[in-house]
Amino acid sequence: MARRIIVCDGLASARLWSRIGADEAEVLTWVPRDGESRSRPPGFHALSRGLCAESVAKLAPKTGDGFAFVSEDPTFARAAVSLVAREAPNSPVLVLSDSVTAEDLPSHPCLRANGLRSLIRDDVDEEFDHLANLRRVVAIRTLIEPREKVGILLQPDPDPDGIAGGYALRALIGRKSPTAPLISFGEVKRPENRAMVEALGLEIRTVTPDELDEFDALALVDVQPSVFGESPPARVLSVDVVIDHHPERSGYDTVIRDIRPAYGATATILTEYIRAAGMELRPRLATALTYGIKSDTQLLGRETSRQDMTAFAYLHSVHSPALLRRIERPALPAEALRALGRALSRTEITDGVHLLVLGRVREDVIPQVADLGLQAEGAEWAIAAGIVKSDLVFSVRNVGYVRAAGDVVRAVVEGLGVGGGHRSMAKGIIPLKAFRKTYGDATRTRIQNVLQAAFAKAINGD
Ligand SMILES: [Mn+2]
Repeated sequence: MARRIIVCDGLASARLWSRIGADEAEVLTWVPRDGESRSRPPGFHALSRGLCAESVAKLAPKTGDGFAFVSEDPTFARAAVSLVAREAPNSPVLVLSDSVTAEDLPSHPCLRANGLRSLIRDDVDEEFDHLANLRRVVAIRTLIEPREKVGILLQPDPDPDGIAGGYALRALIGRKSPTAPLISFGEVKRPENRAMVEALGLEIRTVTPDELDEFDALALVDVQPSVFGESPPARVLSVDVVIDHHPERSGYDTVIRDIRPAYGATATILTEYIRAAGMELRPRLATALTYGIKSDTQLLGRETSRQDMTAFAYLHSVHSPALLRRIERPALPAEALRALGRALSRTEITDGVHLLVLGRVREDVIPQVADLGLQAEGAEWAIAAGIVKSDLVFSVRNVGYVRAAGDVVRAVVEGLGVGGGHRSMAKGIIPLKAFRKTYGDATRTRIQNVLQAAFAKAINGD
């Protein structure tokens, strides 16, 4: 087994090392400083001649063995690196010192340097972060415990981050839906989000402001009261808990407020709560939180904080890939596949644009077809369009290094309908009435021609 040869400079560092607890594979040595030679740090043997070729020869480093030097004296650290480079040129070197950096040391092909104190500090700081989160959890639990019925209020048309956050808060306070329902002033509208609610087996109740009277406590997740219009219902201006990552707003009272605008998702805050509280994380909840973070940070893209990445990694080992797939890729009905088959039979990629017109179709099929369309060879843009009720709805995807999809869709729908989105995904809706008024009958061929021309124009930026 490869050995770690630890060389501590002086008694203090040797004692600190023995307190950390030495690994089985570690050979513990130390170099006494003046007046320290009578001390015997437990488990250590002294290099009585100090740092010299003889001491290294005695240690007989073999291939794979590495050295670690623990010292706050730059002269010692530099001498140690030079010595190993000369006497055991194949051994890697770790310098644990808060007083030198790798640049201050002689060059060595296999060297790392880090401060022992800063390593411990980082862990201590992290523990204090967990403790601050635990303090929030305890405060929330203490506040909510005596209340019979708690409303977990999400924004109208709740999004995955809010849904996951609300679900997590309910688990944290140890409640189920009868005494802590997820509520909202507006139903979940987006088909992707409905697919999430269904796959997770959740229920989100739409309530009127008057119905808030039945709750003994209100907890707002991923939202603050000022979002509920110009003059929000009085009941939501004085609440119990607000957990959010949107910019801090004023004009309301809450007993507990945890607002972290630097975070990419509220689901990240709740993940930190769960972790700090040492709560068992179930795959279903981990999957919901994973999807919440993914969706609010656009797949850990821009506006993702270090905390979002850490939370995502923490959730990743527990989440259910199968359940996540079901949320992200809802099942396609046979009818939609036939519509897709007809559209694919006429596939053409013109100037990098792949347009698939589906005809009348279930709304959640459209974004999935757009994803598929982008896989076509030569496609930089994929557009899937279909008729849903009395609207022409289309989803747009691109490869990311071209013009922002949101901008392109806004240009396409200008004066006709609504649309928007992000860098690489966007959605547009044009009422058929408006389409007909401008272009005539909404036949498949006409939709194809109109969209092809409109996108070509918008993508090229005029
Ligand atoms: Mn959010």
